[in-house]
Amino acid sequence: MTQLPLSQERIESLNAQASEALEDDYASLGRQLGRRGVDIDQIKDRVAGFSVAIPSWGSGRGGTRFAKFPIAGEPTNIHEKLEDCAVVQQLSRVTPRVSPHFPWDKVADYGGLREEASELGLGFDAINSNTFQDQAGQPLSYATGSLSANDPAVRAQAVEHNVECIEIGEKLGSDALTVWVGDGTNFPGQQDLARSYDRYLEAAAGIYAALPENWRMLLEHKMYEPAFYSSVIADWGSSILAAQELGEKAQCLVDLGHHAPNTNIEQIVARLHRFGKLGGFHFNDSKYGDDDLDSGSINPHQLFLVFNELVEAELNPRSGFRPAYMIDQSHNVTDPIESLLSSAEAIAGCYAKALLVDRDALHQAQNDNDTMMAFQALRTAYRTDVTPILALARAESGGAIDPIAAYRESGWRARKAQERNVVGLGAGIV
Ligand code: LRH
Ligand code: MN
Repeated sequence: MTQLPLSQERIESLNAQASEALEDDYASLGRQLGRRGVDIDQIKDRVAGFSVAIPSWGSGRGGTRFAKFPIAGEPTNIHEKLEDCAVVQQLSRVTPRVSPHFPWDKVADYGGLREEASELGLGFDAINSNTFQDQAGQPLSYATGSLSANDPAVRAQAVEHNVECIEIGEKLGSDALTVWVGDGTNFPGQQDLARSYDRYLEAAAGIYAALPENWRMLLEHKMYEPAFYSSVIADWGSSILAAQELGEKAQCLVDLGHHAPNTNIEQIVARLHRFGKLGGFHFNDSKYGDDDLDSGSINPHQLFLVFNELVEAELNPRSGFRPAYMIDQSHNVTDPIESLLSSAEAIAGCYAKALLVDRDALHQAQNDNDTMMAFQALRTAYRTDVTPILALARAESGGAIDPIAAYRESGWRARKAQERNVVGLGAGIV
């Protein structure tokens, strides 16, 4: 029996206070969209079917290499992280799955963890492996690489860890493994750029061979950090070639923060989709590097353009097109639950705006080389305030019309500050 963390009655009574204004806003937007030949209820139904997974590590405060500033009542283990993820799902109703990270979320009983999550109304999305840190008691270090390491024993250890993550994922009901490696160099000449890639391919094939029938392996590229001269899987090119080399179950995952500033990420999305290799996303935002800021907080237009490509992709599906949508952020200065609520809204909002694009007008203008009318087809959708659609879709599925207000009103964080251990000072992402 699902045991939701917050009082559903309290959420509904807060909604009751806001429903009249919402209905008025929804009706007014409905008339506006109706004049554009759009049925607002159809858009609401598509939005109600949309979901994005939240990262277990995003439910706690994140940090940088300089420092991490914990908050009282933040989760200290996977059980408390699931509770907070359930608060986000109960209020937003678009985040029903958690993407865990191992060994950060290691427990003794994964069947029990799956049950625990299900009782909170949650499931598990892609599993994230970790060969970018050394764990206490680990026989061999990843200091000189993991899947691309010179030492075959280190590569074997990294493959073994990923295979263990697949076994854990099967117990949790997941069907995908995300493989991001920090492998790379800080000095020209430090490693051979071709041979290190070949070692990565050989090792990744060992992971691929362990994938169950219906599973996928999502390769996550990243331009730099922790390596600052070369990264083995630095860009979408290195990633798609590896995915093609590995096989059908291997696809590419696009973390929005893993590109050089001003990279046209929406075009990368279109290219990966063209070759049936668009496996998933880690949504976040950034201004400079891999800042892992809240989705849509810096460049919401880019997020909209990414979803514009995804809606085009839905209209032109390729084999294996079922992208895994996940958030991957580091909440260094906000309450993580509020950032996840705000980010889920921004992501679902960009999907809703992309659904509002008049595709016939866009395609006609493109065929006619009518640049301005093609741009205006996107801009008209982008400047539409879809808040009433998101709020009504949320309220109709039991969520809050104003999730952050309902969260603050719940007193959840203060209550957890009484119950939970204090997280120590430190640095780094978790
Ligand atoms: C690497 C990354 C990867 C995760 C880590 C937490 O920057 O985006 O997806 O494993 O962050
Ligand atoms: Mn990521």
